[in-house]
Amino acid sequence: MTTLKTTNLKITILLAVLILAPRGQAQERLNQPRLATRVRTEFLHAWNGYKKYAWGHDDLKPLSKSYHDWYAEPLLMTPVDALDTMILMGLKDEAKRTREYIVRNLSFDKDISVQNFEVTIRLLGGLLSSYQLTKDKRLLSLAEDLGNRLLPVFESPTRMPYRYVNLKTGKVRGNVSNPAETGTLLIEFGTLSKLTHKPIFYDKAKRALVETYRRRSAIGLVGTWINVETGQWTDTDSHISGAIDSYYEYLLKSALLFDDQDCRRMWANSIAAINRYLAQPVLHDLLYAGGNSGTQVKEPELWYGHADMNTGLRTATTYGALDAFFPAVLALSGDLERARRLQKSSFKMWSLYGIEPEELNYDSMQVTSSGYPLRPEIVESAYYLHHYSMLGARMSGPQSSKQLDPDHYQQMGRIMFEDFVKYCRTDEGYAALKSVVTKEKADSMQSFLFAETFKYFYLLFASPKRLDFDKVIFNTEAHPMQRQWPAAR
Ligand code: DMJ
Repeated sequence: MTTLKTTNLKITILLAVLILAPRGQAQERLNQPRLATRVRTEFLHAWNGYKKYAWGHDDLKPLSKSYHDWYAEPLLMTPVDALDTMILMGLKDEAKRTREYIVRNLSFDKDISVQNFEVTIRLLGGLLSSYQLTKDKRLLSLAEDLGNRLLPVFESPTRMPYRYVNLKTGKVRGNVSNPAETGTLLIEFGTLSKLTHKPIFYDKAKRALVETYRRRSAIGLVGTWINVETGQWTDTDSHISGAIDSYYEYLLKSALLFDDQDCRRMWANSIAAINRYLAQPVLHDLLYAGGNSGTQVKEPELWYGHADMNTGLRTATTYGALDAFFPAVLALSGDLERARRLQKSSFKMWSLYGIEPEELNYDSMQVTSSGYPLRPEIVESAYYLHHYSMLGARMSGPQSSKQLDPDHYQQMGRIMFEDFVKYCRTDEGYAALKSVVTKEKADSMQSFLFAETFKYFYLLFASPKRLDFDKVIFNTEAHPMQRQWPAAR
């Protein structure tokens, strides 16, 4: 009887180890240069599909082999988002051709009403990072023209930006916004200021960030929707997911990129509230290890859920593909312990169906939103954690098991890349999934596939010489901004 019990226990532990360790870790040795080359080949596969069926437009529709434009006229979302990835991958000729196409064909003198946030992170960010990488002044001119056309968004009574602006007339609309859209602007507008020596861009974007922060609750949290004319919250749900996510990211990254002490303080206060009210340790697989004499309870999983911004009371136990950016931010802030634990949870979410769902209830482990639009966040976090593991950073805890293993995140990345190719590749591109459960594809290939997903996979496997992590800050669309400004004239 006792022997049977012991055997069952051993099997349970073994199964648990197999489930929780990156799949195939023991079997396959990593060949990083080969993996980096494979990522580059797949990038080109998707890029060639875009060129063949959607050239000159915003995005490829990979199933119907046609194109999608966000507005009545295209803004070259895919080429601008893809350019710095090509440069980093060493695709010199392709990058040169793409850059020439952009500078000859991209114009912002269009009578269209665009979403300030999306255009800022993809186009302004993409133009600025490619300018820093190439020194092609035409890219900076385009960025400055775009920045000027976006400025009217900040003319609200609270100075938090409206959501939309007409690029030709400056007419604004969309008075109910969210922290991600009001607070994810300073990296791009601030960099534009530093490169053009025009403080207006920095000042407007920083004011918008500060005004958002000022409206946090007494316990230090922000909600999901806010009226930029009245400053009143219209939805008090608080979380790190879409509509809030990159607001927190920019508090930390702006502090680091610009050495901005206000941002540093705002980040410090915010992360304390996030960790107090949104973080949730969860004991799922109560596993027992250890000898005959005692039992040892496994480390609880770490998740971040939803809570009301005023009371701090839990409103939902959901976490998703967008939330998976947070281990990267935690790692960048120096909190490697939480970063490691949260990445483990994200990978558990990925492993449920071999690719991550948009949203999951981490309490029941049921999928609550099943799509996968080719998101990068979990790969981004693997890249950051790999970087810090290579630096030999140690977790804060005393146990050696808590140290970051240099191979671990590349192994995780290899598995995710194989799953990604297996389920999302089409004959002439990559397709989003309608459902990670059925693996049915959707006719969409957003530009962040090129800006972020392929870039982070590539950087995870490529030689660190490709990009000096410590000299850049990535904007939320993975466009690296170099911490290097020309002296004022
Ligand atoms: C990107 O446009 C950005 O990373 C943004 O912050 C969130 N959504 C997508 C990628 O998932």
